[in-house]
This record gives sequence, structure tokens and C-alpha cells, in this order.
Amino acid sequence: MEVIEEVRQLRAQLLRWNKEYYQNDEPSVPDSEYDRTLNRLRALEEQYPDVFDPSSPTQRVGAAPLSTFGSVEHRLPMLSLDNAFNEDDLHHFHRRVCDRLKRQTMAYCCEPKLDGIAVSIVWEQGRLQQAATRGDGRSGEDITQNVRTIDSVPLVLSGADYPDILEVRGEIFMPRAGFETLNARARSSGEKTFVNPRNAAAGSLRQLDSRITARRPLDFCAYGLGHRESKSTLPDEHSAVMMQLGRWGIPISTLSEVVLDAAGCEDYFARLSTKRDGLPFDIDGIVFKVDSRTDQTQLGFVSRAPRWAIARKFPAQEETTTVRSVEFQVGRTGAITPVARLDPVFVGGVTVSNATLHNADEIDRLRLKVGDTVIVRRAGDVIPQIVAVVADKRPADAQAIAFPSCCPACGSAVERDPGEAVWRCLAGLVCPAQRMASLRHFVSRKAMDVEGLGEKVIEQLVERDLVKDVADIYHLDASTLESLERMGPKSAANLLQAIDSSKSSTLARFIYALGIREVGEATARQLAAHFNTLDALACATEDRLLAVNDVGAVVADHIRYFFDQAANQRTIQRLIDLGVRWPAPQKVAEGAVLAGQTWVVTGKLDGMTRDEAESALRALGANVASSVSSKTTCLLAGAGAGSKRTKAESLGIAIIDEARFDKQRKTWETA
Ligand code: D41
Repeated sequence: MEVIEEVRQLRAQLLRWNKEYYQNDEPSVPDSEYDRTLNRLRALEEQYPDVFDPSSPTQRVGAAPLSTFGSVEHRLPMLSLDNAFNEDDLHHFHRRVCDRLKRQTMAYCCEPKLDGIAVSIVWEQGRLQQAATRGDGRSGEDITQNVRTIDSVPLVLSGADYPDILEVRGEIFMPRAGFETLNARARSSGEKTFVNPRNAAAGSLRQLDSRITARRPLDFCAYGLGHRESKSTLPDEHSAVMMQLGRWGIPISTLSEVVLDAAGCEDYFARLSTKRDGLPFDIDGIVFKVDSRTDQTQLGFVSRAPRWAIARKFPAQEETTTVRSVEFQVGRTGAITPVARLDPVFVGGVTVSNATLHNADEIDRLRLKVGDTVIVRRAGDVIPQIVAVVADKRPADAQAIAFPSCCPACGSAVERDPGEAVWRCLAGLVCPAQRMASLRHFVSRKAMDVEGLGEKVIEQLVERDLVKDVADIYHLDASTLESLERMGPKSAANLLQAIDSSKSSTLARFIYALGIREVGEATARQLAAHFNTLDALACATEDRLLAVNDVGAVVADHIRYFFDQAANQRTIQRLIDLGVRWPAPQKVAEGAVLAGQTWVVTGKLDGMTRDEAESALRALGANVASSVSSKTTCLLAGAGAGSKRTKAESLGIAIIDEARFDKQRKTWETA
């Protein structure tokens, strides 16, 4: 075959795969094949420089650094958005629209307002030609090189009927999962972290060296049109135009909807509000747009904001407050975590009065002192974080924070492993904080599930030395329990009953309850299914442990270490002697539909909880693991699936959504 023809075919193939991947979310080839094809194309392009094409799928790695960004004048100004701060503002907006157009009712397109950077991207003859920031709305900076590195922005449009010149406006943003990974990496190498995904996206776009941008997990979503030159016309509805952009391969929001009147807008706002935390990206509100472009033109704009659109903001996910003190908590494994006590502040939909500071390095990195004014961020279901100190609000009497040199609970030595950021108390179960935490864990719902053994009881049991090791709870009697504060004969009897019931457990729960470092519920289940008996697990070599799904070198090491401790062996033996037992694990029926498969469930499901989905999968014979690896067969991804989805995609692992799973399940269960 002629080189030029092979190059053409390779590029077309890669383009099709890109579209499948970014648009339909359904890659038809594993990553390995994609990479092989891309490498072949790269090799040919290197060998035959004549076939160079700036729109080739190989051209995403960034280019030589610029010395400065050029300036781009927008052919049509990029307008700004008016804000509606409450329902009243939204009703006034709707009234004004209807009055001006002398209409009774109006259709609006509702879109999530992505918290990113507004940009303009121009395709000429279907090829990405130019990208610019919004700037002041009249002119912005030329960021073409940077935007070319964003995988979801097509270098070449799909189809054939696109305009000769097509300018699209949209937002460049960083999905939460990518942001967390980027910051985690920066944190562990002691570099500066980004305050939020928006700043990270802005910082990534500001790079004069587009090779840096290429390594940042940026994404794009279109929200409107700019200048166009075309022989054909586009549909009149904004919503239909967006669908058309989608068919040309340009990413659009999958969450937009057309609704009627202010009531429809309110309803959409309420529904999206409940979804906000589960979305894979930050949104700061909803944009409502008159859907008819004819009506839009008639409405026009005032002082650079259209009369036909309005943004209704969500409550902020970042607020400022003051750090009152810093306390040091000792966890089950001895890890010492600094926690900031804050003046309560309403952020991300809840009142926050504590924020984790992770470890000692984090305090240094933030240069935090007690008394500082700080920016607290709570987005999604991520625990509240202090993202920055407001330096110029530091009071004169701000106190430096001294990380404790010994355990704040028991006074024993603390230590940190080389390469680890976490300091640990080495006293083990001698330390009351660790004893309390391990008891809390042992009786928790997903472990031994002792109902009614709450925080106050646990505190008293440990403080009075009634429970020195978790097995001691099976020695407790009525008179001991009744001697505790706020414990009458009735509740003591109930608690004894609950303690007794918990003896009948499962191997997986028992393994989880032991509290081995890094062995969560899912890993415990894998271990139980793999080894069948506790003895087999307890004497498994590192190699045999590594054969289990979910188990890597670090986890294997922790498991080995745990069972090698004589004290742990004694506790286990005592628990068994005191009557803790579990049925011999059942072997999955021979020929079960999903036998031999390993599934992972992630994201928010609509029709069932994740636990229910996992039980259903197990009943069908599947192994359920907690993390995606090359051993995974399939990922069941609900709304807001983040890093696990990305990982599955990068490994070329099958992904199915809840709707398809439901359908499949019915056929499997009747099989
Ligand atoms: O998602 C967004 N951030 C978004 C921004 C959106 N969905 N729609 C938008 N629509 C407009 C108009 C109505 C002016 C075309 C916008 C923006 N503007 C916008 N973003 C930044 C400044 C203006």
C-alpha cells in the first residue's frame, strides 16, 4: 500500500475510535490496539515528513514553548451572563422575556453551568484552526497550541455537512477525578497544589509550553455558537444546534433539557441540585436559555449580556472561615491526623466545623497557623479541605502549629516510614486511641455489626479498661454493662443480646473486622472467597496473596505482617474460643453465569444501592472487587463515576451503565 494511503487510513481509524470513546462512551477497541495504531502512524509520520498534518491524531502532545500568547479578536463579541440569585429573579426574567415577545409561554434550554474557562474554538473546513480565551469578550489570548492537546476536542470534525467556518464557544474544565489525582501527585512530591479544578484548568491553559498542558486532564464542553460561514443553515432551536455539534464530534452536555416556563426551569434546577454532588465535574449553577434562536435575536442584548439567557447560581462550594485550633487524632492503625477546628461555615450545602489537614506536610505546605483565615472547600462527597490561607488576614497573635513528637493519646513514640507523609503511634493496642478506634471498627455495621455499641459506651469500656482487646467484648456481662453511665438493665440486656448475635458472622466480615491495614470490606471479601478458610489465609505466602484480586504488594505485606504478630494470633484464637463462627464459605454454583468474572461497581446508581448491585453480582457468581485492575472483567458505572471509570477506559476494560446492567441481569437471572 502506498504510504500516503496507509497514513490516511490510520488517521481515519483513530478518528473513529476517538469519537466512539469521547462521544458514545463506548470504545470498540482495547487501549493497546489504539496505542499500537497511534504508534504505527507516528512512525510513518516520522519517516515520511511530507505526510505531516497538524490535524493528525498524533499532534496532541504539545508543541515547542511560546514566548508569549498572541492576541485574537473575536469576530462576534463573547457575551457575559446575568445572574439570578433566587426564584424571584428567575420569575422576573421569564416575565420580561414573555412581555417583550408578547408570548404566554416560552421554551428554555437548561444547561449545567460548568465551572471552567470560557473559550472560542474555530474549525475551518472541518479542521481545528484557532482557539482563544474569552478575555474581555472582545479579544482574548491565542491558546490554539494548548487546546489542541485536549483529547476530547476534535482536531477534525466528523461528517461532511459542517460549515466552512465554524466557531464554537464552550468551557474548558478539569473533571474532579483528574483534579484529585493531579493534586495528590503534587502533594506527595511537595509541590504546590491547585485550590480547585477551575484554577487547575486555568493554570493548565496559561502554560506557554503546551507539552505541560498535554499532561493535564482537561476536558471541553460546548455551550453555543460564534461566527459561521456556511452554505447550509442550522436548526432554529439552540438545543437542536447543540445536538448537531455533537454529531460533528464536538463534546456537548448530556444533561441539558428543554423545559417550559419558569416552573420548568425551577424543576430542572431542583433536580440538578440533587445530582450536583455526584457529577464528575464542578458546576456552579444552571444556565437557562430561550431555545428559539429567532426569539433570541429579537430579544437582543443589553450591556454585553443577552436578554435571552440567565444563570442561576448554586450555593458556593468554597467559603472563608477561621481556624480556632488544630487537634491530632489517632486512628486505628496509629496514623496521626491533624484536624482543624473551624468557626462553623455553610459550604457545599452543609455546615462544616472540621477539616482534615491530612498530615504534617500539609500544614507546612499551607503555612497554616491557628487563628488564620482560610478557604474551605467542600465539593461532591469529598471531605472538607482547607485549600489556602488568606495571608493578609493573619492576626498578629496567630499561633504556629507544633506537630506532636509523641502520641497525643498515650505518649508513646511516633515514627514515620521513609517516603511516607504520615506519622504513626507505635504503641498498637496499648494506646487507648487505637484501642477505641479498633473496637469502633470491629463492631461497625459492615464488620461484626454489634447494634447499640455506640461511641459513649466504647469510650467507657476502653477508659475503664473493661475492653483491652476486641475479644473482651464477648466477656462482658450484664452487671458490668449496667455499671456504665446511662445504661439501664433493659439496654444492657439488649446490648448483650446484640453482642451474642454478632458471634454468628461470615468469614469475609470477620476478616474485615480484624482491621488489617488497607484491607477494606471488598478486599476482605476477595480474601474470603479466595482462601475459603481463615487458616489458609493466615498462612498464605506473599505470592499466594498476590494472586487475589485487589491485593498488591503493599496489601500483601500488611496481611502477612498482621498474621505474623503473636498478639493478633492470640486474639483470633480467643474470639473463636468465645464462640465467634462463620459458615464454611459456599462455593458458587458450577456454571453460574458470571463465574470466574471480576466486577467493580462505581458511581451513584438510581434503582439500587451499590451494596445491592454487588450482592446481585455475587449471586450470579461474579467476584466483586473494589478497584479496577487488569484482572477486572467489567465495570458497572453509575452517575459520577470518576477515576475508576478513567482507569477502566485506559485499560480497555468493558464498562456498562445501570440501564444496560438491569436489562442484562434479567436475562442472566432467567438463564
Ligand atoms: O457552562 C457554562 N459555563 C456556560 C457559560 C453555559 N452553559 N452557557 C453559557 N452561555 C453564554 C451565553 C448565553 C452568553 C452565550 C455560558 C456563557 N455565556 C459564559 N461563560 C462565561 C462567560 C459567559
